Amino acid sequence: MKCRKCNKKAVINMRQHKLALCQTHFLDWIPEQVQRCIEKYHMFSKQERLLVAVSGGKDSLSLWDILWRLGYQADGLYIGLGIDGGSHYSAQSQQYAEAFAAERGLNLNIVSIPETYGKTIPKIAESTLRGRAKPCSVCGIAKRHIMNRIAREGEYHVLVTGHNLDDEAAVLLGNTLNWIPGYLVRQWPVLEANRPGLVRKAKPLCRIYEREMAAYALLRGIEYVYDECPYSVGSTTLYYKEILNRLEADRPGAKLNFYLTFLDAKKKGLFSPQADPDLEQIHACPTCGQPTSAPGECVFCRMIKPG
Ligand code: Q46
Ligand code: ZN
Ligand code: ZN
Repeated sequence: MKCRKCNKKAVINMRQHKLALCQTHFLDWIPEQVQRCIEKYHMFSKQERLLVAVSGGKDSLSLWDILWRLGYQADGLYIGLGIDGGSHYSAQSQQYAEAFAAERGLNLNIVSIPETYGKTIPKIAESTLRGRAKPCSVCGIAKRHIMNRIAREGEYHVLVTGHNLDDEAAVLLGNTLNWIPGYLVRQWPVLEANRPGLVRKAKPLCRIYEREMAAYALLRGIEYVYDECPYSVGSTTLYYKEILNRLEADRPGAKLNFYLTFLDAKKKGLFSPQADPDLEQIHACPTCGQPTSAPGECVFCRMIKPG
């Protein structure tokens, strides 16, 4: 397989784009795609100050790297959850985030939940959920709260997260299987700060496959924590990702198409009566009197016409 741009040996083949690229061109292509996404959804400008939520994983660190390469003013935020799980998950991921920032001379804000609030995430979950469920709901609330607080206190214009296409498509699948209107209405690459005290949020990786982000991190030599959070094992999100990957294997581009056609349908007003442009044009067919949206005679009458 050869690079589409220079004919050198390709390091990645992206079947959904019918595009194979060499290392150099792939490492240029990713930031170009991210820049396009930032502009397309009016996420932020180079004059604005960004706060990137970094977990120490491949997506958030790569995103920070890309924004830095593109010349954005991006600081990082690492939230220590106090999760050990046998792999020292929190301690390890913090080390990767700190090393990344130090190597590039970037500014990393660190908030340790146990140090600031006196309890680790599993401990908070134990007392609020009484050990009934995984700590993820508690963790999500805490992370959202702290991200918004630090963004406000530091006077950042935008909070940026490393959600990739696989994340967004999995969330969309979950919200669709359960028809959760509130979430479906809100899911978008950028969320405006439309309530007092809320900071604008953006997801510049939302059109990039997880597999490509892993390749980017590897080829850029970014060191990140390989272990997932121990509580993510067996999560529904992972299950949905697996299903989408099976679809993708048979039909390259299925995942991207699922997400992008959703965004497109929303832009056209999905969830509102205007969503169906055909609806307004419905009239009685002059020949048979049945309702039709075809201009003039209905499709059936035209089809059945002699000759
Ligand atoms: S929510 Fe749950 Fe994650 Fe928090 S407890 Fe771990 S798996 S880190 S994205
Ligand atoms: Zn090339
Ligand atoms: Zn509060």
